Amino acid sequence: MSLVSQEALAQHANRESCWIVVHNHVYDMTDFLDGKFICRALFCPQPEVEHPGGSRIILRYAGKDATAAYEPIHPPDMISSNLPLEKHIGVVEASEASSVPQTEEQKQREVVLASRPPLDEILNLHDFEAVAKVVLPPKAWAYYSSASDDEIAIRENRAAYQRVCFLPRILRDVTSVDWSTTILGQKSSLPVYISATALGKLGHPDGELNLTRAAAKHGIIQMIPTLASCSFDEIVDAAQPGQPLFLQLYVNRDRSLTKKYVQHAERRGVKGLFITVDAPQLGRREKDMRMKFVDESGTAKVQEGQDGVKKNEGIARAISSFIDPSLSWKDIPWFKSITNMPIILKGVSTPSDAIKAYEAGVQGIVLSNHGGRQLDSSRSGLENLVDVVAALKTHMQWPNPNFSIFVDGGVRRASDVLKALALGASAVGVGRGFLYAFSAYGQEGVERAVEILRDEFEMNMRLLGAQTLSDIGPDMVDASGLRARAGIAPQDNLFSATCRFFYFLVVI
Ligand code: 173
Repeated sequence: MSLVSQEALAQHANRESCWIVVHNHVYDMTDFLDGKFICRALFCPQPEVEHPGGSRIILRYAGKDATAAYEPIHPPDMISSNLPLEKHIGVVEASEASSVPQTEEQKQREVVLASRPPLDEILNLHDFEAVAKVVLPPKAWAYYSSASDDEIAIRENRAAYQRVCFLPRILRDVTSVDWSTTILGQKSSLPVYISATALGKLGHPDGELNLTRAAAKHGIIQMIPTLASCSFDEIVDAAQPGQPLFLQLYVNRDRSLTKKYVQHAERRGVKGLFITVDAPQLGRREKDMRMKFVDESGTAKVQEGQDGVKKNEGIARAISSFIDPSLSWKDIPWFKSITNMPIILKGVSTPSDAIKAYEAGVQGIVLSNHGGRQLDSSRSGLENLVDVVAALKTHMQWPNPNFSIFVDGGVRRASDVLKALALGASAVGVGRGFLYAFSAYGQEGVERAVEILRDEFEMNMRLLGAQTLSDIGPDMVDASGLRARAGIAPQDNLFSATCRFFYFLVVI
């Protein structure tokens, strides 16, 4: 393979000849600037695409290292296995590899990462969010933190937990307390699973593997996202033998791709299929959408129509066109026919849909508004839980070992989890909490997050008077205030009030 010098790279930094560097390999992207690209990467959800980000984003990296921008949002082998071989120009000379110019964003990130608070000063999951907000590249923060429209649903997710109070019991000998459980028959050290969040490499170079490794060490279950930055097989390969994993599924318009993906997952030992049912179209996350128009200096705006960029798309929308909006209840028997994994519908809100799911023969539901990222003003999973449990009780034997209710959205504390369990949930999903933990501190951050939750469980179980999770029931909470939404939206970013980080937040 031929060596490419900096001088050669510099001569191919324009529309007429556009070379880019990814992982030290040099590729000629000139022909792709305006054409279609057929991706043959294994399980690429979107095999035939024009470049969703338009040609300008590729041109921005002409003659430069595009690895950091490319990696989080493309299947790992997309360029290498699809670009015709004659377009593989060579590798950057080793002595020169380190001198491929860093972008301003990369330089700034290094400075900011060096000034993070030490991990042992992180006391709760909100703290990870505070650090992530500062260390994440602006586009990554915008994508991860954004929610739809006026961000009412995301605020509600936190606020709902704050409206439920505990009714603790006393004198129950809580010398030893145990909060371990099983989720869909799989052991878990906490009644919490890692919920799917897309594009992990926007936050950290190891992406979702941070979660896989930490989950192995601490005995919790990770749900692999369809739109992970790491490939499905990379994640499963990083798991320990026997480590339980779930899979979140976006259903492709081409069902044969979905079938292949699901059956591959089952063969590789995945223990539960969580089909996302609340995203026939992606919500408008305006923080994410705005980022599309901000160039790397963080200021200059791209003029409408000059760049081939679709104006109304953020990262997520740009890569989600493969999702099938025609998905319906009629498809459930087909899913049951292609897999023996337990099927869970993720993104249910109402009692009638919960009952329908049970009657359709799936093994559970996740009461979720997709972290406030889909239909804005949809109620929180926690609030819906109360109505759904009441309805299921009239409809079937409840609790029911063959049908589980999970809840996600806004969970940051063990006390939140215990409130959901008291109201009838089997376990609770945490998405952003872990995402921010690894964005800020990598695998160690996720491990610290689990340790923090573990400490919180220990204390809360003792103070509630519960020796095991089976002692947690509706008599331990007062949810009568759950409906009492304040007229004025609460200012909910608890992390911004964390004094320890004040200096960090202001100075950086
Ligand atoms: O919430 C999301 O951002 C999400 O689920 C998604 C969907 C499609 C592409 C990327 C992310």
